[in-house]
Amino acid sequence: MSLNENAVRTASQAHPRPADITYTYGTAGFRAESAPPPLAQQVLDSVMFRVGLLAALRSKKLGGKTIGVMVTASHNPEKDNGVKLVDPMGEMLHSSWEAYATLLANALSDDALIARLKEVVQTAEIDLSKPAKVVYGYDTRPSCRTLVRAVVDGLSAFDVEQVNAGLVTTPQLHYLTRCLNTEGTPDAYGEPTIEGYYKKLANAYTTLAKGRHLLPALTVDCANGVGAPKLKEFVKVIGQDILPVIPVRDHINLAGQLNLNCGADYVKTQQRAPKNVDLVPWQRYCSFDGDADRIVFYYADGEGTFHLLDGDKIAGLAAGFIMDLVKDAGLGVKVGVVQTAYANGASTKYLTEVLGVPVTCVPTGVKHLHHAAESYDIGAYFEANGHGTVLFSPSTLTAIRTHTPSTPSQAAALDNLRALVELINQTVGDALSDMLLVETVLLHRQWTPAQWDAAYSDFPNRLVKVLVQDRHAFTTTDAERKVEKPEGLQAKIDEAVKDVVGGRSFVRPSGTEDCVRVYAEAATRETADELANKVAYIVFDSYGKGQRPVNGFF
Ligand code: 16G
Ligand code: MG
Repeated sequence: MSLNENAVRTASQAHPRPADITYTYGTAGFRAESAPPPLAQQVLDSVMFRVGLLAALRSKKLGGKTIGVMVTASHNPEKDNGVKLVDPMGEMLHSSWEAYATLLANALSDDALIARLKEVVQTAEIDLSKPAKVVYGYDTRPSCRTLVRAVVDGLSAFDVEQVNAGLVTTPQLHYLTRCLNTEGTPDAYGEPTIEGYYKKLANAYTTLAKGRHLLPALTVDCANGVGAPKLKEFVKVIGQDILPVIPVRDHINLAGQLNLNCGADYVKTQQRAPKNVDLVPWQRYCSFDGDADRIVFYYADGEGTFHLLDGDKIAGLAAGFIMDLVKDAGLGVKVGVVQTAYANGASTKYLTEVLGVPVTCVPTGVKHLHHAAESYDIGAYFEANGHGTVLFSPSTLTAIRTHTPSTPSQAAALDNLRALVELINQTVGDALSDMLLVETVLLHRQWTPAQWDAAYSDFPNRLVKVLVQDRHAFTTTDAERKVEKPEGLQAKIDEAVKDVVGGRSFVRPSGTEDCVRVYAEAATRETADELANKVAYIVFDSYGKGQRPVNGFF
């Protein structure tokens, strides 16, 4: 069967591509800064249409398996938008297809698009006679409605069976994708509906919470995003008596509010509470990001000082709890943790020296972490920014399902482990599921946030951005901990770090913004700031663009 050129050409004419933009399918799919709608359409409309085409091809390539499409720009401002594809088991699009996405998005004319489609069909050996099925969803951004229509036009050009998931969190879309592909098989992941998702999580959490003393209510900053209605829907299913939460920053209909001075990214990067959320000392708070795939916790102490419990702290909490459960259940499976170079050095030290778990360090980006976590029996992966989950290997799942406990306490631990497998989203980091994981551990330990925090103290650190002429001139090695190119830069960083007590610093090009990021860590706040500045100037003075920041600007 050959490509229906007419159908594609006609559909494509309705989604012209702006000539002056180059698109890249990066770590988080296509992301574009744009002016508010209707201008957002001009920037992303053709990309969305072509993503629809690509999703159809990907599905055909995989013999009709369902592919997911999520329209969101996560923690970025409301006026931005983006899109990413989800592979059948709910994982990120296979990296070998990212180049196809970029190729299609950058075809300058309808004819060029047809030519490139043919190229992809040929290179990837796609049988066009196969069926195709795609599930798509979107977040609360005002530009989503029209952009989703463009995706649908792309799908329709290929006669794809379509499932409209509607307004969903990113992890819900990943969940649905996996459920649709496993329904009726021994690996069935769950009911392929949002109600099914809520029921799965609610049943698991109810089991885990049984017989435990309720903790004070958790305040949840929903970033004024899709997490707000979804959290409320979930609480209706599970009941406030089991999960007492107070949603704040839940205004999805107020223009311009998404991620504005709130949400996980704001809290993590600013190291402060969302604006206008006054922290009651010692109470628990958490923040979702705009598409609810990231979460961080925090609290204020008696002096009102802010304390962040980020992805590293969640990894430590989760790993310790799961290790205890595995041991109590009498199972011989091993837990491991995956981090990136951004993980605070104190967390890595805690994991390896106190918990005694193996830790792998990989480059930034969910796909790297997810992949590395798959090599452990139970692999917990978290980025410091709050994205992460815990994966159970197939053999571990079998062991958990079939193990016969020899004591009542082993049986109890095993029940909890079984519920935990259901509670934790196996497809991708999920703010709602991670929130329940943290709540489970705190409930079982009867810990306040301060008790959780006491595991270790973060080394002071600073993350800064440097604008450079060409970020693609920067390459890294050793899981981004060392710069390979430009040549000679690493030696200068080493020199800057050499005499700083507890000093660590690295430089990497951003995958989502046009800049280079500098991270520094040291024994004191002052020396960490100094080191970050010093390295930032080293980068700027040789490769920077624009005005040289005055001291203290970085
Ligand atoms: C993307 C990644 C996230 C990473 C971030 C780093 C996915 C789905 N998301 O948002 O994991 O932390 O990029 O951004 O992979 P940066 O490259 O701009 O520092
Ligand atoms: Mg996100």
